[in-house]
Amino acid sequence: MIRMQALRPVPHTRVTLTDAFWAPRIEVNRTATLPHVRQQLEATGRLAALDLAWRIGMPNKPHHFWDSDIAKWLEAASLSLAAHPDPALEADLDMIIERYANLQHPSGYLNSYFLGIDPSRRWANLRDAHELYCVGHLIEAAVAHHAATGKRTFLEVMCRAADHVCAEFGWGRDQRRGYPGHEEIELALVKLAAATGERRYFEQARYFIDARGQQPHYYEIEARLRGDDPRAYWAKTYEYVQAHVPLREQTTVVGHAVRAMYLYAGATDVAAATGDTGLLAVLEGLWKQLVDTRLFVTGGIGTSGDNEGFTRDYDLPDEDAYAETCAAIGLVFWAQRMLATTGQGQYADMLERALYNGVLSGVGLDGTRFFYENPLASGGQHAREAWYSCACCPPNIARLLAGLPGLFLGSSDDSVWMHLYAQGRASVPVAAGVLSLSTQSCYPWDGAVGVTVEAAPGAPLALRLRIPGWCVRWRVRVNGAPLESAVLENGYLVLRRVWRAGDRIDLQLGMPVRFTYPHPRIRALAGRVAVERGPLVYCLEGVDQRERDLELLALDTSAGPAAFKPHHDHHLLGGVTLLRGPARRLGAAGGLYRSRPLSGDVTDATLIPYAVWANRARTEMRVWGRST
Ligand code: FUB
Ligand code: ZN
Repeated sequence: MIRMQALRPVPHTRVTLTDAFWAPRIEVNRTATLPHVRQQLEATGRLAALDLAWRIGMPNKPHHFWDSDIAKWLEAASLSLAAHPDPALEADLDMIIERYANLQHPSGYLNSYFLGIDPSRRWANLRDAHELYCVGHLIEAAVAHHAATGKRTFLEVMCRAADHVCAEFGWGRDQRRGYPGHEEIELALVKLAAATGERRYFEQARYFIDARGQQPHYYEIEARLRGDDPRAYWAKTYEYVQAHVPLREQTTVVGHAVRAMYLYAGATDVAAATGDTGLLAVLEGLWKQLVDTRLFVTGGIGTSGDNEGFTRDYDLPDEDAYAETCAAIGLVFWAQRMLATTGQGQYADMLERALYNGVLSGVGLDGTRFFYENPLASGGQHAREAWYSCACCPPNIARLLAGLPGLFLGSSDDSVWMHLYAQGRASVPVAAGVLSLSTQSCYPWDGAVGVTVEAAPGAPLALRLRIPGWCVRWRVRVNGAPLESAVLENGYLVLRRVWRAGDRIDLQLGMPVRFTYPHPRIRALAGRVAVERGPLVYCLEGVDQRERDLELLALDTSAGPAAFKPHHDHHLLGGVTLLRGPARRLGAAGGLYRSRPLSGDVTDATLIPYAVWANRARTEMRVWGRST
């Protein structure tokens, strides 16, 4: 049964994290990642491309989706600016925005590659050319810039670009039935509609969702217009771009994983805003199929590098996993919207899993080294890099971290929702006024969360505290008194009363170590076990083990997960809780095939959170350990 529930995210400017886990990451993002990405945009010629100065023979030939890299940085910088004023950064943004304003064609068309390098092929290949994707990212950046500064410069540029898109593509007689090969603009147009109050942008998002995959197939029409044979499509199938059939007929998550996530996120926005329960049911079905058969335990998605995406059910290897950082970020965006639409904790559970594991692994602790692929095992061949020629991931994680506090809370008319936990403060607008809270917690290292009401509106209000799906035992006290009969609704503990300043809630989320076993159909993981605690997936890294060959290390699971003891090390990897437990060192001597099962000498193993692997020496890594 579907229930459309309008749950508004609380903006990141209303939430301040002061914890030891996220606050340092956000600060590193601001002080190291933002300047680093900015410098790469300059050094690689991306910013110079805005001035249309590239000529044959020069280095750094522009690329058709370079604007998206700049846009994600502009969005990240704007989100950061909103929380942390910085006049030099603001002036830098103004300068780049002015270059975009100068670049824009009088028609509103905006793409630095096609304006500078290939003007005759504008809008000629929506399937591959990413123009709508780039406009989408620039729209998101403009909305964030407007919210941060109140300036309309960028917003007006992007309204002109969006108006041009609205005029070109649609159901009208004079319009083309096109839609993006790389989805993104759908969710961006929904944001633009909210920022400007202009319904037509929302209708355009709805058009893009509905037109996708319809017959006659637009990508065949445009291929013929280009003089190409539509059957010669390099990706071979429109599943790659989720355009094999209309979205409402899709039941399986297919193709390029980032594109899929952005499409589903935009479609969720459209379904929620229109009360379209049919579309939401399709999205719920896709969600279920994803989490039941195509999700890595880290919240990463997309098995293969060939299509940067999905392959078959249960095809979830460890070392060969592609799991692009952007895909896990896309899952966070989709989960955020499914959560806001349905109010169901399962979506927050997945958001948390992706965020603390498959997303966060994408950036090193220093904020300047990144992973594009996030495998779940490595023989030591994987290392973080400062940049990529296809550089989608670094600025994407920068914008996610810059706006991260905006994922923590939600509000509906009579409720404040706590989705994620961290020490900090928030002021949450509700119908009756504003609820101000402070939170005391060492999450994710410890499951104790204290919430103090700093100011309350004086009307009855429900505080909804998420009980994570991984948490089996929990306790809650309100003003010191245990609550015996608390209501648990869709994964949220509902505490309803007239709150007063000084009220205190103590939530204790049991956070024991747990073993996780793979589905028997995941062939690559037969006989393996993963170790988790709270929201964190742990891994073995060679550098921490007495003997470093992880092939020969088996976790001894016979005494249960409680034998793996947490130990907080303040000095290691920025301060992490390690797990130490029993293991066996398997004998390598002997023949290739043996008459007795493997056995080994007693040893121990140390596990670190997966998110912080590859921050020391290049070394082996395993999420899925052998088990005895
Ligand atoms: O195609 C644009 C971006 O580059 C995608 O989102 C990533 O997967 C990478 O292909
Ligand atoms: Zn990426």
